[in-house]
Amino acid sequence: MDEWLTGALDSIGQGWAAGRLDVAQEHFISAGVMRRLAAAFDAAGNSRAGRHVVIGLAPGATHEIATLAFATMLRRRGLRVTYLGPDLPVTSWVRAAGEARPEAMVVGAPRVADADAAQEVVHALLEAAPHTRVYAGGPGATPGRELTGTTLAASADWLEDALSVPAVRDTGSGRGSRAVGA
Ligand code: B12
Repeated sequence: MDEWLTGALDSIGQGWAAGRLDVAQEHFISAGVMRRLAAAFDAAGNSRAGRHVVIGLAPGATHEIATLAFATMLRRRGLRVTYLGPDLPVTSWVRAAGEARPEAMVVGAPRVADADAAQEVVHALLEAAPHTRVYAGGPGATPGRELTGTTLAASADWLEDALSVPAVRDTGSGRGSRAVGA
């Protein structure tokens, strides 16, 4: 993902935007990537003993390749990962937090346009689930909650390390739950 696929998909997006690639060609390629990624996610296995991370995308966000790749990287690091997929309503995030009581939740915000929706999810989770650490990833990530790392792999390393340290109780004020800059 980090070494060539992200760059290749960026070129495909530029080709689509410039009219060199038809929508059918762009969809054909992204559908193929999604199939391979989903297979890798399933093949990575799911640790029963590992720290539980629930991950999905903000309401309205459908560019899920980076978030699913990140979820796969977390599984490969031995974490227990539940992937909720794209376009998840705020109420469903809150319900998932209450029922699964995971160690952490990661809200994918792949575009700047997803920032408001991601922030709404983050704030709702901080309010409703103080037992859970809340992070956001992507260009629309909520300030103070961003996953660090210049690559997906570096962000996965960072989260793995963060979860190996006991949680500081979150007050809902934006401080306490460890996140980059927080
Ligand atoms: C594949 C793709 C699609 C697929 C998505 C399939 C899927 N299941 O995900 C489909 C065909 C559905 C699609 C739809 C659309 N797309 Co599109 N799409 C792309 C494309 C070609 C690749 C995106 C991708 O997956 N890249 C690979 C990943 C790994 O990279 P990334 O998303 O950039 O993420 C990196 C970081 O942002 C970060 N990151 C992002 N998310 C997260 C999450 C976490 C947790 C973490 C840690 C990090 C992280 O890590 C990654 C690695 O550095 C891009 C081109 C591009 N420049 O990326 C356009 C692009 C994103 N799409 C675009 C557009 C306009 C659209 C549509 C509006 C088109 C339309 N008119 O219908 C719709 C929007 C649908 C919607 N409601 O959101 C524009 C967005 C412009 C903008 N600035 O907002 C782009 C940039 C194309 C372009 N050049 O204009 N798209």
